Amino acid sequence: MNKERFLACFEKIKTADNILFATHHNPDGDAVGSICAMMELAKNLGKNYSAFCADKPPAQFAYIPNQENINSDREQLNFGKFDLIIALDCGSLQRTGLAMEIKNRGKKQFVVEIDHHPKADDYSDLEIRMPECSSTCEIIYLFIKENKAKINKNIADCLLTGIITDTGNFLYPSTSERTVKIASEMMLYGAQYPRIFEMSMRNKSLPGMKLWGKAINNLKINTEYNFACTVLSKEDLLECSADDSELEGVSGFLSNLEGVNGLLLLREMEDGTIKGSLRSNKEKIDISKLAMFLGGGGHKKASGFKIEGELKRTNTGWEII
Ligand SMILES: [Mn+2]
Repeated sequence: MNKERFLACFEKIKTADNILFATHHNPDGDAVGSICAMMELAKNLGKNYSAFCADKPPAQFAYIPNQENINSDREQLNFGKFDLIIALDCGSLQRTGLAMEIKNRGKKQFVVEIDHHPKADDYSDLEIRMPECSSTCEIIYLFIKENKAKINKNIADCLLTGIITDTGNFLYPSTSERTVKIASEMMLYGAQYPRIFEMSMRNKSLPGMKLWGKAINNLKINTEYNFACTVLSKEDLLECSADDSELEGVSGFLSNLEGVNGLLLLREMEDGTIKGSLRSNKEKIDISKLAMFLGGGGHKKASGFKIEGELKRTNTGWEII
């Protein structure tokens, strides 16, 4: 089934006059890696294309080829001129940053979705969704191979970035034998693993590390469910003078705690909400069910939710009020 979709998507790219690639706001390594890999592919095929992300890629991804050509200004985009729109790693229509444009698209505007998040909504004309893949970059690799398109060093750097960052350097349960094989193949194409690791993962600042320390310090285990919980309050963020982006990867790291069934990290946000991240490394546990129960969603081993409220310390732990 995916084979047909891979072929259909490639055909669309080959016959399109003007392609728009889009990825989610606050782009992570997989978002930047996947959009830049597709830009490189379109460039090599001699296509007209643009790329859109509501936020500029963080400085740590400055080494990724083509990222300097990602447009983050919706006004400048002129959405009407594109006949093919490919959304990458977005998870939902909202996260494309182009929800209105895509919803109200013209008859001749075709939308493809390439994503490894579980389905949230139905907005594309062609959906390539593979939640079993570690990253959208892994799907793009399969897509390129199926269509016998050329992989060059630039594409290899992009795809390896997405794989390393979305698997926490091959630590998360989403890492499969295939993920590792693809990564090593990318090195054969010239991707520089140590450099990519250095730039994309080894980038914690001192305030960031202190904030991770707070998350470790607040860790408690609920013995009834053998479940680890921790919290980060607004004060914690303020005290460390760290910004939110420093927390990338913290729940994955905390889920390394030995023996527990899973982990919950609660973070108090500026807008009066609490963001929950859930992780599990246990084969039999589908943590996304808990996330869905709480109004969120995600992968079986990594999911999240958002609720209104504030955190209050009690004698036994924390309460959401
Ligand atoms: Mn991803």
